[in-house]
Amino acid sequence: MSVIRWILGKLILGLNFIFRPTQRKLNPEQKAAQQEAAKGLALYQFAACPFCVKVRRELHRLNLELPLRDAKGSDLYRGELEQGGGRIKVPCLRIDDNGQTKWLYESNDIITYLRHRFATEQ
Ligand SMILES: N[C@@H](CCC(=O)N[C@@H](CS)C(=O)NCC(=O)O)C(=O)O
Repeated sequence: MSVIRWILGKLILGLNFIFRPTQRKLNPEQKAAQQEAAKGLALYQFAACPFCVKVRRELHRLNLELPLRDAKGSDLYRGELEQGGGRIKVPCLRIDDNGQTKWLYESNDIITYLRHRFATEQ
């Protein structure tokens, strides 16, 4: 079973690499402003999880770089996710804002949030 999961994971990563979505173009000022606005966001994820790949594709499309925290390979990030968000489920977007932390689960909700915050800027 774990071999099949491993093969599927590699397949997902390979297809994702081949069929990368078009990245929107930002000039250096726009990019810097966007990155500044994205401070406080971090994506907890697994490398080969299809729902995480979906969110990472949206990040690529938006030309937005977020810290990616591997909740499978890192005990630290796994612990943060479990303690902060309440469960080990990925993807999960951590939103630190004004001293408050929110944990947003569900790939579709994360994508909607990111589009709402970043797709209309510039
Ligand atoms: N509906 C969720 C599905 C997420 C999901 O099933 N993630 C898996 C990894 S691919 C997971 O975290 N499984 C662990 C668990 O559910 O406890 C989404 O779209 O984000």
